Amino acid sequence: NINNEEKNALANLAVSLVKNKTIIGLGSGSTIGFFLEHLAVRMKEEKLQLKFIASSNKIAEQADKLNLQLIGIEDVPFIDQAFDGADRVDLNNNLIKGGGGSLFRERQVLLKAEQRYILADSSKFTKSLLGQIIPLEIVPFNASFTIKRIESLGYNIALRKDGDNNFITDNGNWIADVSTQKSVSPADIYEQLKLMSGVVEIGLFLNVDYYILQT
Ligand code: DER
Repeated sequence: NINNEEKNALANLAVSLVKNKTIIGLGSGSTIGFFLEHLAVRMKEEKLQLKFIASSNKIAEQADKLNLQLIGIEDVPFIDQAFDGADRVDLNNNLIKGGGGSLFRERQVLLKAEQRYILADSSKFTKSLLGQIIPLEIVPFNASFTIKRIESLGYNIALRKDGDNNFITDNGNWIADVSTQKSVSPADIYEQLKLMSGVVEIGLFLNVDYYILQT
């Protein structure tokens, strides 16, 4: 479908930017899945030497299947290039991420990278992040009370399900999706929710210098 065509085109553009003999950080999501498939082809053709750091077990498994060399994020002082996706991108290049539930490790990979590329198909772009749903990663211990405290700030919040169970992140935490008011800015939402005990990560990536790759 058109969306996959865009994602493939983005993936091919990103693959052309990969430098040889470097360490590549991988976000999670289907766009990065396409990126990995196309990069594996280029690696074979050009005998590229690359090492990979994965932001989720899911993308690690895909890299494994492609016989790519995975290393641990602690094995290196920095990552050369990180490639990731997003759920929303606004006019100031602020992002909402977390649709796939890998937002904590995705941010860690992006933080450690010298160059950060966000692959965003046209369906992701929006004028403003106001009023959007924002994923949180919360610790299961006392989570119902964490949720109550967030609701008392005026937010609607729902635990993300995986079938009948709660979705569990690679870090063993839960994801809660928060509906936000148009009247509250992403910066204020970030401030309010990121500081709450029990909240590990928020899917708002603000004022981070990325290269936004778009078709
Ligand atoms: O979870 C995330 O932030 C991912 O980057 C993701 O939501 C983007 O997913 P997609 O590449 O499958 O659209």
